[in-house]
Amino acid sequence: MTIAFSLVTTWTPAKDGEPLGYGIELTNTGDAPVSNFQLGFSGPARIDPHATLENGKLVKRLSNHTLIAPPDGFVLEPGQTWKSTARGLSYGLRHWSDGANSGYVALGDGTIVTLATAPTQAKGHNSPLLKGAAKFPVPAKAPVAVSIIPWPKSVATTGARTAPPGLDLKPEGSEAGKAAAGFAGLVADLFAVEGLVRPASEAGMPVAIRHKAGLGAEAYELSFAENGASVEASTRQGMFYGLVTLGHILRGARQYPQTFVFPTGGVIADEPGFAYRGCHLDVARQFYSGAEVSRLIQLMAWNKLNKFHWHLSEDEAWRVEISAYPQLTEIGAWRGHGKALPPLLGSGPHPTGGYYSKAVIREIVALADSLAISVIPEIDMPGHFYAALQALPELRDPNETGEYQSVQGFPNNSLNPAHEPVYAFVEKVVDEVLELFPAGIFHLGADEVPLAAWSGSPLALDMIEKLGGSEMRKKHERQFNQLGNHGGADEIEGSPTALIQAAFIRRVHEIIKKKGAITGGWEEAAHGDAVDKDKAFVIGWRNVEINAELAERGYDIVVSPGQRYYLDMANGVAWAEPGAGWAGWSGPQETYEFESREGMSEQGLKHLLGVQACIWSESMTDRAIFDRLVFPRLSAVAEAGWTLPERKSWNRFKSLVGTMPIMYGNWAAE
Ligand code: TNX
Repeated sequence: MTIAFSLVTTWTPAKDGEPLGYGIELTNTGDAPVSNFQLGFSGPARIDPHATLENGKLVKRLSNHTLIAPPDGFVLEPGQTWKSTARGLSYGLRHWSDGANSGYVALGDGTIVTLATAPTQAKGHNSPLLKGAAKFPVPAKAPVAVSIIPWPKSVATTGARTAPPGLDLKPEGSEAGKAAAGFAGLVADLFAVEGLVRPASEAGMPVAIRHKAGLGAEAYELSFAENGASVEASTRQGMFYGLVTLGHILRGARQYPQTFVFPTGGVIADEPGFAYRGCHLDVARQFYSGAEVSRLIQLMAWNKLNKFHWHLSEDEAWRVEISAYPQLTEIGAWRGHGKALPPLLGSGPHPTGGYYSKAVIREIVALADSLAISVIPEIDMPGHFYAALQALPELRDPNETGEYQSVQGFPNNSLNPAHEPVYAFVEKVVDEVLELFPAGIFHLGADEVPLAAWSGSPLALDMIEKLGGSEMRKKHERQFNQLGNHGGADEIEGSPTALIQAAFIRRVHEIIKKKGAITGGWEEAAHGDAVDKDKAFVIGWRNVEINAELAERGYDIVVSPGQRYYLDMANGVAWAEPGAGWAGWSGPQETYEFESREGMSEQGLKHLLGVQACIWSESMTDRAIFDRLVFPRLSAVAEAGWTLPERKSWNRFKSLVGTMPIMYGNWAAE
């Protein structure tokens, strides 16, 4: 007897009085009739709490995890399909990767059968689904003679020679030695068989690396001669960047000798426009192994990005080993059917997930340092805390009742500012995290706390009354059992929720300050002016305008508008493009051409630290989707962070970007 199934989901938008339909079609592909079963599935799309189900019943839903059952007594015969339709989703589907992408059947006897799950089919869309990075072929004639991304401040090279097969690095002094070692390790990993670094005996061209006083913190000068080059800088970082530029030129000239030259004279004098050039990775929605994180960091280095923002905790998982609270990773790092965290975002019924041990984190931080990258850990608080609260329920107010929901559909997911034990917990976590990350920055999150958070917590209501008076308390009591977050994230500024969130952030900020570290936060960390402006920075993300506003108010800011720099947003509007869509879509050109300085006053510009690409992982259910979403847009953000606006050129960028490596090697079909 074979028991097997396949699952197809379909999407029909609302039209002419007909409500939207999310169709779920389970086919019995085995050879025996099946009854008394439940179907579980997950993917970014969420069945709304108020949704109705036709020809089936909702057994359980938590965020995008859904468990449904056929009507009582139903028997699914071999070859037959059970069709059920959900009317009501938290948001309409826009792209093929939005729907369920994993499913399973739980039989009455407890057996779990995993299913083949086809991508969601949208009515009227038949074009092939896109995956893999879009190719940008290098043209026969490029607008510039040398291949470098991001484009330098000044390029005054002369001459052309046959590209040398490799570089024989000759560092002078210990800083130069470290820069050379970092570069050699980088190219050995990124371009294993190219032999970019090789000794003179293998025809390596000599490259002197030396100190030169008086250059900026990340500046370098790269000079060419007939048979040699030299890199000079005041810092190890500068020397490293000079070598990266030389590596780009060499690879371009070697692989595309018709298009690019290898110079024999002249100088490239370079330094970045912004001190903060970041890339963020959400490792909670999907887990990435230490090896994958290391490769992303290496790709960042090849793009001269210098801040890795590591988003380590979320509703969906907790990913960092904390010795004082082993439950966080024992329980919070794994999802599966029947576990404290259900299958989410396509993670399937069998336990999957993972976390970074302290040893792995130390290795990654050391690798990043050798590549001139500092690592900023984020523990997202007080919202987005569901996984940790599942692991440590004692962090909840024991007398809390009722339910509220986050924008991603997690119930009661926020750390309670009025529950005193929370602070001892946070202090311990901050301690252990800062011990692992020598950059001395702790990003505390602060995004997307639901408006109705803690409205059923007597402790929180008392705290609101104490801080804001009895009217505020009453206002918050009225939020009791309001699920909230309908049609987009709740706006909480000015609410009782924001009042006690600010008190929480202030206190955590004090803990971080006491340890001598800087606080990072999403833009909401600025609500209620909860952080000292000289000991904190915030990342603007909801829209473009917020950045100028925050800078104007005196906050050091990093610009990462969802509309342009969120690399989970699809590359185009088509259903065939994978990715998210709450902030619209952004092709490589739109992302490249976005200018973060625009609309900022002189005062505001002083607070503009730089830019950041954010890799949120809800849609990254497949590594070929990752490649399509992240490349080449990561390089577009990198160039916007390094190259001054007047020297940006989409035409040049698109001619050169085809030389850049990608993460997993999945390219789009021609
Ligand atoms: C908003 S950005 C979030 C994340 C999601 C992202 C998806 C931010 C601070 N919060 O939790 O992953 O949108 O685009």
